[in-house]
Amino acid sequence: KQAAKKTIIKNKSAEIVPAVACTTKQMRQAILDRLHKSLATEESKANNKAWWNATCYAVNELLFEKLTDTQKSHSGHDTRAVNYLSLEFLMGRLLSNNLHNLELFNVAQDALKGLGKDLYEICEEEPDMALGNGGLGRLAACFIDSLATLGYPAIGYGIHYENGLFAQSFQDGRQIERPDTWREYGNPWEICRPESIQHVPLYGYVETVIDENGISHKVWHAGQKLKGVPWDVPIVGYGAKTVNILRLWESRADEAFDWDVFNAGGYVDAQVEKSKAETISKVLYPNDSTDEGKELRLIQQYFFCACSVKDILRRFRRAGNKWPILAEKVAIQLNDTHPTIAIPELMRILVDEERLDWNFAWSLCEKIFSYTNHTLLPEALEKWSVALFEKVLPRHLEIIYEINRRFLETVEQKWPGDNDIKAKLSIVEEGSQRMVRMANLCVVTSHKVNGVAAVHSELVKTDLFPEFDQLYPTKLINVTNGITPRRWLKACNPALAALYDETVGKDWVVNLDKLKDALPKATDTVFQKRFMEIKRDNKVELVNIIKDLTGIEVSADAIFDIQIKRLHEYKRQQLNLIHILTLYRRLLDNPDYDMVPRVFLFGAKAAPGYHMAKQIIYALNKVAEKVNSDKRIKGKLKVVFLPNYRVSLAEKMFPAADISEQISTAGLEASGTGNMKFALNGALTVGTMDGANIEMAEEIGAEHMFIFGLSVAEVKELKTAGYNPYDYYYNNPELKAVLDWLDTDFFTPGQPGALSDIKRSLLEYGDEYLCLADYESYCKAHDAIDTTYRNKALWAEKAIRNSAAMGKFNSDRSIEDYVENVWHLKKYPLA
Ligand code: 475
Repeated sequence: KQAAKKTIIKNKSAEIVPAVACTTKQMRQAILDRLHKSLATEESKANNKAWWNATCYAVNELLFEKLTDTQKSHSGHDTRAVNYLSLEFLMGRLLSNNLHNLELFNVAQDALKGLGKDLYEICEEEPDMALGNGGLGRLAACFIDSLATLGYPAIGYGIHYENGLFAQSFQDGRQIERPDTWREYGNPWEICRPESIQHVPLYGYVETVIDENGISHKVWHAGQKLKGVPWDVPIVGYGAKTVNILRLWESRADEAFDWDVFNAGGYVDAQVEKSKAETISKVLYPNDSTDEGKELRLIQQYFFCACSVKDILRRFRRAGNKWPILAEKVAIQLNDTHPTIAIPELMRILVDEERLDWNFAWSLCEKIFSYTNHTLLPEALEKWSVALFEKVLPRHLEIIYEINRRFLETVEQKWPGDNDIKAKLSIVEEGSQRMVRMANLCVVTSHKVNGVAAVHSELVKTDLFPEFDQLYPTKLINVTNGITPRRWLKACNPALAALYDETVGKDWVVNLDKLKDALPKATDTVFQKRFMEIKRDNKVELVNIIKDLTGIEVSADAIFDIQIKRLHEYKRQQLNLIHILTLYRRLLDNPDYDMVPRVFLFGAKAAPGYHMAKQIIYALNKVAEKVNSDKRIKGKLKVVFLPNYRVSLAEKMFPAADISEQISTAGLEASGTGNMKFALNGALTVGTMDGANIEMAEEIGAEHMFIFGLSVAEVKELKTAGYNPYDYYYNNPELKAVLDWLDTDFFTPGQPGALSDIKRSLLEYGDEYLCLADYESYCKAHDAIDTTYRNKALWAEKAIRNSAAMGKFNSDRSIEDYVENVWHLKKYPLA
């Protein structure tokens, strides 16, 4: 496969002191040993999958030793650790990354070469570990990489989904979803730990019991029990001074609990119970922006939180510690509100089972928990009906009521007699359906609540939780997101990484600010040439991938303009679409229309139940078909929607991009992290003043980006004044023409109106995301892109400036911010 081939970087292993001692010869032998002794095959019979497995096992041999050493050191020092609770960890592939972090990539490459194999091709065999939807899950993956790299004791806790995010394909332009069977035939990176199984109760009823001293307490009698089986994935820090773990819980039936059913002759019934229990960790919910509200989702949340909290307490007790120092040893970070149920679960264990005083238990919880908010979209804010809670987690509901009762007393003290404020802040929402508001429970409990970029954190204070900010003036803070430079530069763009090694030294991998040292070279013609040659090589690689995946031929001389992220109306892929239609129309009107050839690339999954998102995919595919086969436009315009966008595909797209599309309606993209990956790899951003784009502009200089559209303040003004999309439609003939085009059957022959939904959403339904308001300014930004690209030296300078200015967006910096302001951890790297 040509597409898999990368420029082979000269083996510089002579100058590197690898993190783990292993020569090429030893690596080669280890791979062969695993092929023979673990996989029971031989060189002549082994396919690439077998070679991949053998290589992973060989890497594990080196890794496991470091893992054991890290665990010994952490328990020996009885370290304080952060427990990162997340329903999603979007890990992607691990082989290439683990080799880079062990500093053995070149060694493995040479070893395999000696065996007649290409490491890049072998890496392609690995299925992505797609246990996440998008930004939130990928952030968790970058964070655990950084925690290990920095030497902090940390555990990621999540769910061992049997099926990760669905695999996407297109049928006549429409998205088809298929299950993702990433571990159908086993996975070499995970270690099952039956010795650490946990048991989780569900349903049932609560009894008040009076003990021998006449004191009453609550006992929860479960109606069902689940068994949580932990699978550990080692997380290697760069340089291998720490190997932490990601612990993922798989649900099984609790045989001990179902014993009675068996004994009663219920052999078949017991089997049915078993498969019910196994459904809990069967599948990742594919929504990245709406609250699901399903019973199974609540049970997933409780299941993994209960397992994780018990696991945390088991480790605490094993060290011989006593409750008063719990908060000195344990920090728990809630990745959005999805793991909020860990709060009442910890209270339940401390109060009901350990019989601690409520106030004391509460003071521990306040110190232990902190919460990250990732979105302001109202439809994403989790609420659970009181009725559902009562059925599934009856004791937790009582505990939440008690937390709320005490909290409302504090509110009464601050705002005496103000019932409106009480209704607004209450953890329980009154109404025809009473609901538990998970975000309110998080804010009330946590000692710190953070947003993920400066503007977002400000909006969390002013728009989402203004009263909470008055009540707890130091609680709401900002921690700007970041990305790991190991995966998103060193591993995915080896040629650019090597250029930086040579230019600023190898230290940039852990100290991304070092890239700034390359800034003086931004105007150096020799450096510009090398930088842009690398970009071109990466584009050629992507050209081959596009051909392989879609059959479409594109030219590496065109501007590669890329939008890759989940499909959502607030991210405005439809704005990109109407701009593409604008260019197409200009070309049809005037075949000599002077533009630099442009390839518009998309990658995005739509939530299976999100109609409009799926329509936008359909429209983009239909427009692509028409544009790509239209000889009249002489190949000046191409549109490609790559199927099944995922981490491993992203790793090939970021390095090949000229333009990064970051075009959300201002105020709605909390941060974005793809924006950082593009810039780091030398793409220029066309973007709104939203999320982390704003901080990127501060670092890069807004003049080196293509900023357009309404600001957060202007969006608010326009909405208050009353926004009318027809004003723009009637005042801009080009806009009117492209929208009207969607009503014809030009793109869907014989099916007029097949794309009309999109037009309707932008006009009749009110254009909630202000696409039409930003259209003109967006088109102008694209005209500026065209003009700038013609000046090769200027473009190269800007590309270099973008890349070299990304130091702030290293996820190591984000983690240090959390450590300083939230977690207060110490480093314990191995010697
Ligand atoms: C933001 N996912 C990005 C990124 O902070 C930001 C919601 C509900 C259920 C399941 N998943 C979700 C998100 O809310 C999400 O991914 N948010 C994203 O978090 C990391 O960079 O702007 O949209």
